[in-house]
Amino acid sequence: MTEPTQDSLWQSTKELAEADLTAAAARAPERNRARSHLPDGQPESAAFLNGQPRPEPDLRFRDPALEPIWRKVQTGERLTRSDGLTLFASPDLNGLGAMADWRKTQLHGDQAYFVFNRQVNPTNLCVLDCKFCDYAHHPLDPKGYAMSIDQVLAKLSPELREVHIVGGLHHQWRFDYYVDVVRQIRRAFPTIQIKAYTAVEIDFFAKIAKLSIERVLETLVEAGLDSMPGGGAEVFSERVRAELFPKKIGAEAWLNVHRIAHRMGIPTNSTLLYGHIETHEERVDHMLLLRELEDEAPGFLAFIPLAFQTGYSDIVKRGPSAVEDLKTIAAARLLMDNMPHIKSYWVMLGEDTASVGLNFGASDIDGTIFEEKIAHAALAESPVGLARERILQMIREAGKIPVERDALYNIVDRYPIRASEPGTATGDIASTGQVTAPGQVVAGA
Ligand code: V47
Ligand code: SF4
Repeated sequence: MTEPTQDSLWQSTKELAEADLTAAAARAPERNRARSHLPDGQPESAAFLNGQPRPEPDLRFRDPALEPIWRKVQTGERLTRSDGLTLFASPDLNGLGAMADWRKTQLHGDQAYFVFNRQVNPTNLCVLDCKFCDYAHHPLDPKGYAMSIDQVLAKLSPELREVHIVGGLHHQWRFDYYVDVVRQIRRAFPTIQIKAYTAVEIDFFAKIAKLSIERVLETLVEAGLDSMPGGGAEVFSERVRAELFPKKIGAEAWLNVHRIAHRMGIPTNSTLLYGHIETHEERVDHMLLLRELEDEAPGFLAFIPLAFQTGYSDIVKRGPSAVEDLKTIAAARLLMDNMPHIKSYWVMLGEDTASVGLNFGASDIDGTIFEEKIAHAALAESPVGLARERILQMIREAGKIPVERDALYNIVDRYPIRASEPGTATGDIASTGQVTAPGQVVAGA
């Protein structure tokens, strides 16, 4: 008998994985196949402004290098890598923002989305030690915690539209436990959509359970998973990976998990951790790889640029400036023409920059991000009401129309552009719960 070679082993694993994927796809209902989540047509507010036809944009650029890019943006011609570098190099922040806002308005009109959601981080114990992460702890560290399923459930309430689960890679938990977290949430809260586990966690589950990625995802979907968050991508650069997160999966494996998820009809998000040692070239290349994957296997809902928080790490003295934040949002909107939404993530940008980001190409501000304690409607002065109001205020200050969505971007409520005007929103959804202190960084795999 001949010994199997490395190549033949890889081939048979690949064949097994492909067989799993075909079987999983066959079992998935028709609506759950890879598809683009870009809006079908233009929303009304893309064509009209204050009831009048929206005037043709007449942009004047301080930086002439942006003019050929603007012509491409207007005609729908795809931007190149070199265009991406021009965007980052340009000192014309207003010109960049105006182009990105125009493109965003074409896609989503004046609407800016948010979700009534809650993040849950079941454990901060992690077998990896990414240099930029202050969240994770080693098993013997007294600051480490691991939640029981009851503790997870106690953080949720039926009014939530989305629970976002992300945590460390626990040294002892079995895959079944992670599945049970999802299953028990689905049982206890059938209406909350579950956005759980990054590609890094999925890859880890496949390794500890000795299952294919397809089987891991299929098991989680059977348990109640609705979509996947975009964390763990960091920067798709081997140079940065070797320096900051050498033990974590790289670009190929991250993209492969999302490729498989999309083919199975599971919508996912994507991220970029920026503002540390990466270059503009690396940011552009990262975005182009996401664009390529979306072309090949559509299924992304959103891209979330994650502004690096320096914390206790000694990587750089300060995180990205507001100018870098806004350039990254705008470049993302312009380069990734097939990405449905760009998020202006207030937790990491701060509320003010996040609000400005809604005029730089972002169409989403993420959500309320609750604490575990549930406030009662009787507590009218509670942080919950304030948080909901604050999100609406941030969107309104940006001159956009607040639209409440669920995890899959189905519209839940529309709010008037001015607080004093009547709208369709009942406001009852957001009247319970408490909000995480602004600026708190919730991280994970
Ligand atoms: O994967 C870790 C990052 C991510 C730091 O999909 C840090 O809707 C900045 O991915 N500074 C978790 N970032 C958060 C995340 C996310 C957040 C909001 C929405 C969605 C979504 C996803 O946070 C981790 C890692 O990439 N991270 N440490 C830090 N010091
Ligand atoms: Fe672990 Fe994620 Fe932190 Fe890396 S970023 S150490 S994988 S929790």
